[in-house]
Amino acid sequence: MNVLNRRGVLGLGAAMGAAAVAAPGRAAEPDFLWGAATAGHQIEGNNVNADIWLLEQVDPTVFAEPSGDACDSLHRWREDVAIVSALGLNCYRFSIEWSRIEPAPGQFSQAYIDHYARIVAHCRDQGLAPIVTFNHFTTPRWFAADGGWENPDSPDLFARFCERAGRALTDGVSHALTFNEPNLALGGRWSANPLPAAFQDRMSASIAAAARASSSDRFSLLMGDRDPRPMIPKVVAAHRQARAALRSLRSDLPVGLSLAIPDEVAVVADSALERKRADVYQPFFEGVVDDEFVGVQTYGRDYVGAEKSVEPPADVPRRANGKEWFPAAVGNVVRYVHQATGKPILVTENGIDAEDDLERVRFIPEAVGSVLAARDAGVPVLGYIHWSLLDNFEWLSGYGPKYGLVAVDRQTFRRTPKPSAEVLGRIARTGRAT
Ligand code: IFM
Repeated sequence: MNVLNRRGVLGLGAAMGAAAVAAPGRAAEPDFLWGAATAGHQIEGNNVNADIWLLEQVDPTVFAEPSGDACDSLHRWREDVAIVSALGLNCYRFSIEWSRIEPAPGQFSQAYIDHYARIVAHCRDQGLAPIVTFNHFTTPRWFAADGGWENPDSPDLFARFCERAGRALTDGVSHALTFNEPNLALGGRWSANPLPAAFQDRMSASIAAAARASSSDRFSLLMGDRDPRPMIPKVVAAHRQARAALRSLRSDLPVGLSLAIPDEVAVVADSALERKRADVYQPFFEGVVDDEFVGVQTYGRDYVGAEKSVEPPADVPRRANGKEWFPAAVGNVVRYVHQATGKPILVTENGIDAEDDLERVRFIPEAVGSVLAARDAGVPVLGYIHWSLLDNFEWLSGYGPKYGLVAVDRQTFRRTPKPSAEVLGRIARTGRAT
């Protein structure tokens, strides 16, 4: 889901159950990663130094509601880890919040670095491989106020943050993701449903209000109101520099990034599909040439016409909310990205926003089945991580959409696993989708 403008390496392809191999002094990694994912801003609560927090607060805002306490995971992270472990999964993907770790330029919070290091260590204690995302959309307010990814210094600033945080984390981390879906804003430009002009105006007014509140004349974010294309080379450079910084700390750390990629279908002979791919993925495919893996995040299909994406055919199977029902999309994307990059693939997100969990109960086995079929056909697939562990703050849409395997009471923050969580846990324990 777009934030603003709409929305193994270890044991590569190994058979399930084969012995895990550990580097000396390091935890053994699972042969196939089965996990659930979260992101700091969406679950922690009160992420007050982040650019998105500010955009939720200003008037006008394009957010349905502010993130507030979110799922209070800043304090309840042990419960979250315990649930992942109790379900029988073997990895937990979460993100660290740059704006907590570096609340002012060059000032690092050892307390927050230690906080995230404790989560990594606790995952290991619970038998989980920690997969850490260093940037899941949010940046510090000061970074956005300084021009965000338009600032020529942005790659250095991001790499410096990764290096400082990485010092305490990299030893225990299983896989590191520098960025989450940095291609999303590019993808939005091809959408079948461009944002209405009134919405875009409101977004620009909101960003102008955030700039005033920050005494900045260049407040900027990747998924804001500007053309993202000039920012992409800096984001790709930031990825490369961050990877180098993390590798300088631990040379054998698997580093990648995750991309938002639907299963794309050309609907006319002269489809713009390849032009779209060149625009939305190619800059990142070039940026990951020296990565250990690519993270794939798939939420359905995209039909590409002669100029841009178009609506699905009228006769496709539909979900209760009218969206297409096609859980196997993720398997097709796994095959495409491996074919395009030659890299091992980790499914870092896949899921549905479903009020009725029975939809998710049906979705998971089909989606996982498509991934395992790709693996059995020879694609080196490192694992399947479901989005999301918790019902959480879904950016512009607030707390409306329900992507979670686990429901969260908005008053008490009590966590209640749904039947779909059991389904994923059973699949993880058996290694079979059926
Ligand atoms: O909630 C988001 C997540 O932050 C990034 N990928 C898509 C999810 C669902 O929209």
